[in-house]
Amino acid sequence: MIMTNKNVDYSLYLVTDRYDYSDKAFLQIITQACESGVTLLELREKDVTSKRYFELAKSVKQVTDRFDIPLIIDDRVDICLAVDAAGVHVGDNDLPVYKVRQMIGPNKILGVSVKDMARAIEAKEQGADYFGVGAIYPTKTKVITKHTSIETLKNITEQMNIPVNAIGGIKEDNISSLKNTGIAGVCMVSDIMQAPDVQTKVAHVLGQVKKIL
Ligand code: 3NM
Repeated sequence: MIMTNKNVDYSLYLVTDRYDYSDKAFLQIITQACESGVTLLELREKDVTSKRYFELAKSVKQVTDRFDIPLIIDDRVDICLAVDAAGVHVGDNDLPVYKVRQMIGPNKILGVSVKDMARAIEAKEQGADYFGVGAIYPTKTKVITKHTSIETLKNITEQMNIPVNAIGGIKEDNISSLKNTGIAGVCMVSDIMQAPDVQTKVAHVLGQVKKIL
């Protein structure tokens, strides 16, 4: 388990997708995931109004607070601040990292999507706390990304003194391929959010994660 100066346990980082779930079913999945051992949760919403994002973030935060799990908000600094989430995660098409750091202050967690070393260096200089590096494997989750090799992942963990999480197509049955990459954790969407039995899935995933960290 790698802890940063902000005391974050990245080992099992769940990124949400609501698919066609009702809000009730969505919150139930999140609750089950939190009680089964997810260590960090990112609410990731696209194409919703600010009002809806805010309401969802408030509901999700009630759950994560109950389990003392930090809540990260994807992309939206305003929503992060509005619900006093633990942090925000940004990608290439979001606000610049230095600007987000200015807006959220020194204490909130700032995650950045990284696909190569140049971006890693830039993001760290501008105030990132951790990287999400990927997509390591093909993904069916709606996202603009490109493949990032395990070799690049390893180079980034070796050269940058910052927690690095692998993302993109990470599933229970391929986590073992990330052994010896130096990652702080794995970020997963579909394998958990679409699991028929979320509690069992998280338990199995955690078992795999513990073998490689
Ligand atoms: N970001 P799944 S890949 C949200 O490469 C996200 O930065 C990525 O979903 C990146 O676990 C991705 O279902 C989706 O493959 C990951």
